[in-house]
Amino acid sequence: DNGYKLGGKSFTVVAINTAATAGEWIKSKLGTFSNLDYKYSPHDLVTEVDKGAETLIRNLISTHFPQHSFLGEEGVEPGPDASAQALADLSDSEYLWIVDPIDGTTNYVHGFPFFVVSIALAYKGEVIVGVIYDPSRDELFVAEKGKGAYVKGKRMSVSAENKLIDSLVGSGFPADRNYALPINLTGIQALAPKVRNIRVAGSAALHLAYVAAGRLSGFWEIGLNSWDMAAGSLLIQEAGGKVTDTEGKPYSLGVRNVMATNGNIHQELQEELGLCGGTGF
Ligand code: 2AM
Ligand code: CA
Ligand code: CA
Ligand code: CA
Repeated sequence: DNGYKLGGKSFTVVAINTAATAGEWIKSKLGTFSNLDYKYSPHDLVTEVDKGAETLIRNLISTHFPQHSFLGEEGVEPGPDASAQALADLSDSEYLWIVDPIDGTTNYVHGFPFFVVSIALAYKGEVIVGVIYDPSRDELFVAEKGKGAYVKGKRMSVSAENKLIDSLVGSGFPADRNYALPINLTGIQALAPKVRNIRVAGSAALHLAYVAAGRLSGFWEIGLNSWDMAAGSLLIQEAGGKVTDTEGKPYSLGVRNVMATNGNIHQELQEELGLCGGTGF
């Protein structure tokens, strides 16, 4: 327990309360926001709710842990490599909160109810707490390093499929239309006949939570940022799954092309992505 507390305050409790508070606020604003901006392309949207939720989260966390560092999607310069420079600048931080205030902004804008709050805490570069909250279904996913992963208080474990053909996998249509999208489409085209089916719900973090919960056998996507994956990566590891990049290197905060599975189908998924050129370059 002491590993996850500072001055008697539990990191996990703060992460949970913050995610729940922000998620309820986001839900209350559904359909009410007025400003829709493009960040660096018409596929890359941001609303005042993304920014407001990030400010709310940042303030709540800094009230409890003013000495901790903070990396949030809306606090850095937009672009396809948005998190890389920010991570480099923050590499000295002992405790670093990594936050996506709304993962699934396009869904949020359209009222398609697949968007989440993702909050992770890394200690010296390793994620030790991960929380994902889905306000549409009131599902809170939480993991602490070494202590398992839970959804609504119930222990999660990854699914048991051990062949791709028996697997339901998730992926994405990345907002970066120049680099990430074509590679990811190559993978989707190659994988579609080899798996039971593919789901693309538009929230990488939600897909990762679903891999941890055993609702998806695996997930991959090219060109993600640290805040999309940090919380989900711990959920999956603590639920008995495996998270690497698409070439099989172990997960770290700098990973952009992620592959996350129940473990059993990891090798087969990696081979298929490699064969079609869907791993990136
Ligand atoms: P977001 O909703 O937080 O922006 C969908 O494929 C996934 O891609 C979502 O998790 C979405 O997160 C993310 N995404 C959106 N814009 C992106 C961008 N410009 N670069 C990388 N990922 C992006
Ligand atoms: Ca975004
Ligand atoms: Ca995101
Ligand atoms: Ca976001």
